[in-house]
Amino acid sequence: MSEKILQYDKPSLQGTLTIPGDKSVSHRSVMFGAIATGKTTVEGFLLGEDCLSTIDCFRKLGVKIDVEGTNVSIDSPGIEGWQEPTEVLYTGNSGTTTRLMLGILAGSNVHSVMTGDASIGKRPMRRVIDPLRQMGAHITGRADGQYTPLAIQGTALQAIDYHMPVASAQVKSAILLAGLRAKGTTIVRENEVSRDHTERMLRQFGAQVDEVSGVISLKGGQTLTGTHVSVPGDISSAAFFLVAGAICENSKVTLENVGVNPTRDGIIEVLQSMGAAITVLPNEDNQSEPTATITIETSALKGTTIEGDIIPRLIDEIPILALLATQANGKTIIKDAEELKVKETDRITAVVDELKKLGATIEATEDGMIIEGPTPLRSASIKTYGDHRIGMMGAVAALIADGAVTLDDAECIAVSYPSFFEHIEEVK
Ligand code: SPQ
Repeated sequence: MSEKILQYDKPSLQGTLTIPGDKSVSHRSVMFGAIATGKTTVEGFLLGEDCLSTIDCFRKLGVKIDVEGTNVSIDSPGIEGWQEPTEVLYTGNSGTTTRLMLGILAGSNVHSVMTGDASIGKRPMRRVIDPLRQMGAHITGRADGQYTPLAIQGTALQAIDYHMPVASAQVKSAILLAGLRAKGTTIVRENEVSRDHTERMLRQFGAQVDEVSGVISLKGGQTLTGTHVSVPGDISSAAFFLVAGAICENSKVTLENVGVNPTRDGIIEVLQSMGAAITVLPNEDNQSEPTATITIETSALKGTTIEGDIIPRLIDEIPILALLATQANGKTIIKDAEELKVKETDRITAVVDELKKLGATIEATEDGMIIEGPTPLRSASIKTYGDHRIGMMGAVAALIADGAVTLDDAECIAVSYPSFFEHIEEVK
């Protein structure tokens, strides 16, 4: 844990940044490459700690993975050829690694034990393990499988028809990945659409996945074949500079290579509805994940309400949107976001407590928060709770605060955005 004192003296931000690879897509590129037979090549991979944890887990399963800069190559015998790991699979701080690996390992031929860091040890796993057990999975763990460490004995699985109780791409993906190895057709029903990177990438690797009005179906027994994956920039990382560009004085920032998958782009709609000066120029690529160049300028902002089915499309951006709302005129209400309580930390409590220290007028509610703006921000010591997104929220606050902002742990930011502070230096 390393403390970092940030004193920026209210810079105006100018320049262009290329946003690093999407964390969700990077994880999946390695997972799918490891399940597939043959060679997979990945460009634009995110070298964040979470994605490196995913690579480490698959190396322990005997999959050959080479990393050269942001290019990754995966040479796999396919899921049938994996070795039983002699070591514990360590998933670090990554919920995506832990939950998706559960779905993958449940139908494999190996026994494995998985654990993560202190934050992972508090995050609920039964949301994934319950449907996997319905499919016949053999998974045991602390509190009957609610918490890591978890032991997974790979076995034959049966397809299920599952109605999702919460909007969660991790739960959906774990079931679909288990469904690949199950007998019969697995069906997942979503009330609210969660990010669809798994469905898109399964198709890229040669599987057939159908989706009609929130009902996703996948026939078991399909195999994947190695392919090339081009990872778009992470809109959840771009979000910090979208907000910084809007709230720092006399600023204009252009962000290149931003993934604009429609299941992830809720922040663009919110910025527009708050009156931000934002332009989105779609790239003419024919990748499975669309990208755009986004420019944002200092903006006069008004409060808004963020609720309902847009929430899963911007769930990871809520900490930085809350900071944005402290600079908008009037009230911003964020609701239907209880899921924030089970992220790397309880992000409702963390955001409200830390923004209050900075001088914001903000109150927690059962399922979100209410912010009254605009308020000037002052010098404060921010606790990150080891959560990368709280850390980056604090750092963006430092750009507009009167005086220094101290982060108790800046290292956690490397989980998703290792070049974050270099990018601040580039545009400030
Ligand atoms: O991987 P992890 O730790 O769960 O990361 C987070 C994040 O802020 O980066 C959540 F804490 O992103 C999740 C996201 O919230 C990544 C993800 C995915 O890749 O499938 C899906 C979302 O979680 P969920 O619970 O809605 O499925």
